[in-house]
Amino acid sequence: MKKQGVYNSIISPGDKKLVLLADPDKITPGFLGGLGSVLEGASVSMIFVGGSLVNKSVYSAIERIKELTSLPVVLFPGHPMQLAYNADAILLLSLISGRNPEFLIGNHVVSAHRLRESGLEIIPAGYILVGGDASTSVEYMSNTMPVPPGKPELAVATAMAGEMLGLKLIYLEAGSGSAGCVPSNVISSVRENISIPLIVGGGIRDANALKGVYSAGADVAVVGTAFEENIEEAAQFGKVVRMFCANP
Ligand code: 1GP
Repeated sequence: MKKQGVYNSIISPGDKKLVLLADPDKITPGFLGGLGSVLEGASVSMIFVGGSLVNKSVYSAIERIKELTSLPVVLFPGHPMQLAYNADAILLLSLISGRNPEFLIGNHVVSAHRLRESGLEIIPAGYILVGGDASTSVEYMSNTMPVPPGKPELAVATAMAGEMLGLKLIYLEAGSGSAGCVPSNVISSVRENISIPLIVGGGIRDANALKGVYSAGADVAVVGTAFEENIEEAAQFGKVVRMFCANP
């Protein structure tokens, strides 16, 4: 039987979810120490692990995270080398905003046998980069052009095509460390035109930004940099998540 626990928890109706993105290259003892005390208060419901370029072991990073928390750990891989069997699930990302065949299907073919062998829950995801901040890594590493932020209709058509292809969620990405989030009119336009869950990440630095992303229609928000750089602010995220909960 197919595993679906993580996906089912993403689609629980009415609630907004907060995901912490942990970059294995940045998992230091200090970072983990701070994180242990903030995960519950910030209402984090799962942890994504990965990045555009990861030099350290993803497997070891997951081991360390699992010593700290029983939250589900989901691979968010920038490359097939980031596949680690000790995660609970994987976002099988297809970079549908780009026209680089490796990120659309090539890497998936390379990984297919190992993915099946891994026993991981596999969540097919349409990954859409929304541009604006050329200083983030994802555009460079994927060798793709993002959707222009002032063209919501392009993001909408891309997301609709992803849903019609059978992808199980859409992920709008501004890029880690981006100066701003995905614009709210892009989020709301996509939300209105798809029926699968919508994840939004990149540039969510404070509680106000998180509120904006949820109000625009994101079901799940992903935050990395704020947890690395400003743990006190990140602790405030929980108030926003609970504000949007059907059953706080
Ligand atoms: C996940 O790229 C994001 O989608 C994480 O972005 O590091 O800017 O929070 P930040």
